[in-house]
Amino acid sequence: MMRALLSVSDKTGIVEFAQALHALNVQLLSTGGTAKLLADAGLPVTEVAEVTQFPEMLDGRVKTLHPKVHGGLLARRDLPAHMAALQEHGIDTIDLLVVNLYPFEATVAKMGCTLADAIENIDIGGPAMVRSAAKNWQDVGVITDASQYPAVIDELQTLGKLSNALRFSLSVAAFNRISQYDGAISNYLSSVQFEEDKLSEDYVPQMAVFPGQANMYTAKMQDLRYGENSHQQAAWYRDMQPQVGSLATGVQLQGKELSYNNIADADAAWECVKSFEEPACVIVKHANPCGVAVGQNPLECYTKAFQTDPTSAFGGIIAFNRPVDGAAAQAVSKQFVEVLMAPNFTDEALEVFKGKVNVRLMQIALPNNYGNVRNALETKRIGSGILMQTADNHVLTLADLKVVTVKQPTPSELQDLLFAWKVAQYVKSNAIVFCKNGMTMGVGAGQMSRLDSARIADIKSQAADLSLEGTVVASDAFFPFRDGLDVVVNAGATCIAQPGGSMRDQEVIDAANEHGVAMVFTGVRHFRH
Ligand code: 93A
Repeated sequence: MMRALLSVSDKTGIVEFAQALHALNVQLLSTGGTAKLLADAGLPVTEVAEVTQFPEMLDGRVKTLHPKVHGGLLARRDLPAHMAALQEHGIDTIDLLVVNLYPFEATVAKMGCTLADAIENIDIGGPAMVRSAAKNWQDVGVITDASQYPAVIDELQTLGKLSNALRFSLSVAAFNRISQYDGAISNYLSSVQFEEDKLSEDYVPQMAVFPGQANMYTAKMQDLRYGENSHQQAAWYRDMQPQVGSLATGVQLQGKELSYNNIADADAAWECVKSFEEPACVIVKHANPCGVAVGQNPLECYTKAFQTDPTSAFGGIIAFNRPVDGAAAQAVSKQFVEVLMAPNFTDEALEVFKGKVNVRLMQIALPNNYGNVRNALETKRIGSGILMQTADNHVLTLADLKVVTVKQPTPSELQDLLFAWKVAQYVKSNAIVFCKNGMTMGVGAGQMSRLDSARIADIKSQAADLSLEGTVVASDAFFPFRDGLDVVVNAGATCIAQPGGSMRDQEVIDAANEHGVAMVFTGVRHFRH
């Protein structure tokens, strides 16, 4: 006869489940509250206290922590010595365990949860039994969630027992649940701002998440010397399973320890550069690309990218999507560079930087699938909460473009438009990006008005001695008025890409026609904050 131990806090569906077990001739053991419920439903049930010959004690803190329970769960049925030990000590096997834990997560999620209430909701005996049963999965089925009841009843009815596959998957689910549960406890306790002088039964602690302790992400990469500024604490965490090609998978080959800002900027540069299939170079300052170019080889890419804005490139973060060779390394080494990233470095390149011990070299494998593969989920911490979204990994193709002007873009303008659009995707809004021949010619970033971003892009190109004549422009969102368009066309642009969708689209299209330039609508927007 099979024996099942049922001990659940969330009693949803437990009576029906127990009735089904009873109908299958399964003997029912249970703890106080659960046992009462089953007995009230008319089911024959044996209290665990009767089995252990120990009353539940310490307000229920000790109910099932007993060899009669754990022996029955842990004994290997295939080992005669185990079975003999059970017999010697009068222990019966337990074949099915049904446990869901004290509602710790729900308790601490309540506003004004006291420390005492949180602590009392840390289940000890439940997880212990779950671990025993899950470890002994070959002989014991373990249910940790009501959603698993139907599959178990189904197999018991059809097979008369549980299959290996089901017992194994229940064991995996059980350990996942325990890990989640312990993670929640660790998160909560790590965040408590402990104040000894306030301790009492109704003490409600202040909660804070310290970067060095937060268990929000699964693995800490390293504590950082400080955050964005020296008075801020910081640490770097990564996902349990970082994606191939993500910054977290990189290896630092040389140089000083990465700082918080280095990492943030390196990520911006890397995400941008790996979105290009052709050889590319991206130079980032303060999270914005200040020079991006594609070309035949790393040297050409870098030379073009640097020309966009040599002033800003000083102290920049530079990323390549091709191995850095000696020639590119020589060129880069002439400027002050904080971090240099690439999928690889040739021996000549490494030689160039050997003397420059401060330059941080990062080697990161590219993802297998080139193109726009960005981290699946983006999070942003806001006041006592987190915003989450999927990454902006939209890829624009020529087929998406809708020409809205009399003037048609030339083939080379179309090529540059796609390039400019990709760059704009990685520039903080409002973004205005002038490009020509696979090179950024002026980048206006992060302004509160699109008009100012347009003006700044123009000013910066002049400062770099570049001519904007015959350039294309990407605008990450629509022009709300014609003034922004007037600025970029007067600066020299002959072809503009923008999402469209403004109330005043017609005003802007009319302006483009008036200027005799080409304009395309992309239908997608790329805000980036
Ligand atoms: O207080 S405990 O940590 N100590 C125990 O020995 C124990 N045994 C079962 N919590 C324990 N449980 C938990 O009690 C179970 O995980 C379940 O959540 C709950 C069921 O109690 P009742 O049947 O009395 O409602």
